[in-house]
Amino acid sequence: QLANEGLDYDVLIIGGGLSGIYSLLRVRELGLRVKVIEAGEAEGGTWFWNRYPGARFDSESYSYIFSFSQEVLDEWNWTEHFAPQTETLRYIQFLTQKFDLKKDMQFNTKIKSAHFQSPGNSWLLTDESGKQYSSRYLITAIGILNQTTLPAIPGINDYKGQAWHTARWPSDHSSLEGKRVGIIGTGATAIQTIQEIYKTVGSLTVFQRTPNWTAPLRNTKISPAEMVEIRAKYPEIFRKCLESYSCFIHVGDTRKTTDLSKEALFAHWEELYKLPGFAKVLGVSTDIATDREANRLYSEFNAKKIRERIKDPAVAEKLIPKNHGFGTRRVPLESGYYEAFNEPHVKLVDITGDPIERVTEKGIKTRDEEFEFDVLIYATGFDAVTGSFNAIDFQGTNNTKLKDVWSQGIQTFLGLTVKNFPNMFMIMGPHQMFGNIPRSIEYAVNWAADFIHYARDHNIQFVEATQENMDRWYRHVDECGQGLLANEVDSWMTGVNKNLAHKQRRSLTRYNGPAPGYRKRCDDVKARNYSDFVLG
Ligand code: NA7
Repeated sequence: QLANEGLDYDVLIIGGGLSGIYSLLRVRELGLRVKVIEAGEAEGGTWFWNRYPGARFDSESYSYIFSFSQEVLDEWNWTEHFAPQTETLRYIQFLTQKFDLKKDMQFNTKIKSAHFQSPGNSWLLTDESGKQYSSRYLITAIGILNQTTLPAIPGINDYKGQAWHTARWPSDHSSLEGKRVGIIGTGATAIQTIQEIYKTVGSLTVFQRTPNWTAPLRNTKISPAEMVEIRAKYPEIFRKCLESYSCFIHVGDTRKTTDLSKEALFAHWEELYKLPGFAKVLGVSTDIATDREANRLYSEFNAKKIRERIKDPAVAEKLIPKNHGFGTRRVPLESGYYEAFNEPHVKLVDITGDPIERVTEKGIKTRDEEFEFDVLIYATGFDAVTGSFNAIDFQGTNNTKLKDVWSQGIQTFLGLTVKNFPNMFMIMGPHQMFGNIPRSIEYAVNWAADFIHYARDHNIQFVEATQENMDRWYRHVDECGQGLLANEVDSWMTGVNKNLAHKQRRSLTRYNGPAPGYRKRCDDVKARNYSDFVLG
């Protein structure tokens, strides 16, 4: 036990997704009093909210599973190589049941503010109803993509038909049958949605501002016999993930792209294209991420594949990204996305040529055309990473607001802590390794739990990052990103959201270096007994 008399809990955790439930497990193992507070009506986080048709992994199911429990690995069976949202949510529910987590979880509770109390060295959280909760430590497990953004287009409230954001999909999935549907966006979410809903809707109109590179997922079922083989390989799978740059099982090719002739390259890439999953994104030569000519060649290969799959050459050209190279934005994987545009009832509207002027009562008006819809779907993404933090009034020592600290650029130490916000650990905070998320969550939660464990054993009540270490971390994150073509492109990963006034310019949002290097740095801090921190 901590010497936390007078406090409701030793540790409060905001968020009941994968980060929150694993944090709960680890903190509970320390014998501490802990509570998860979750806004949704049930556990699952990202996988609770994103129920749009077609939502699924594009990393291998068995590389996504938590590795901490042999029992879970023995008992849980995946039925598809790339599990749909329904199966992932079932997996999360399986975890909460197995470890009886719900007794320490409170749902339907939105935290409005989190204020550090000094003196007292504790956190005081207030929910929307005004109820308060206090603890020594605070773990933020609030995700990186949950604050939905709608397009900054006039007239959104004028629309009289049904409309929703993909991350707020209504429970009645059958409701699109035969309907005239419009969808704005062609990011990862839109691609998964479009390739699924076009099969049943009456008509589908896709409003595209920026085409995205995407490549085949090639999902298949997992038979019970195959699941036995996968289970035997778990140690190897986790080892591969830990050794790789971004925690996936695919390992980058270290050969220089331009050492091979174009014919040899294209023949090699044809073989990769046939493979499932991110093989054709992460298994290619790593210089595609940094070398302009390598990237140009691989983009040319992928453009050729798109042209092969689209019947109308004019539509194919619209679907081929011209202003960013392959892999410089998140490459979602698709299953029949391009073929959807070969159907007569699916229309692609390139809004760079014919901009949307407004949403009307009946649908959308572009400069040249007016569209009527029964349903309008906003696949327009999120106020990523910092949006989750800005939705809560985080106040640290000396009344410092986190929003203000980050207003001119994100500052953290290890992506896990921030000066002036003592006793607070961020799971999947900015400047932290993301990659294959559960692998990164497991590491970050273990690191935070180990720190709390150490503090308890050494009677430490106060842990705080220093400005010097935050500055050093910023420089390190910046250096990791040098030379990456992805950092020359607007995307949520470079901090841009054109619908938000404060996110018009690129900023350093995520950790760009290799995951093993990230973990080594965090391990070193632990090995120094956290002496990089102010401990009190
Ligand atoms: P993304 O990747 O941010 O995509 C949002 C899409 O919506 C993208 O195509 C945007 O075009 C488009 N968008 C946003 N606002 C507008 C307006 N005003 N007009 C037209 N088009 C617009 O979000 P997702 O949900 O698809 O994916 C997020 C992550 O979730 C993904 O990376 C996966 O890791 C899981 P733009 O590109 O800005 O021109």
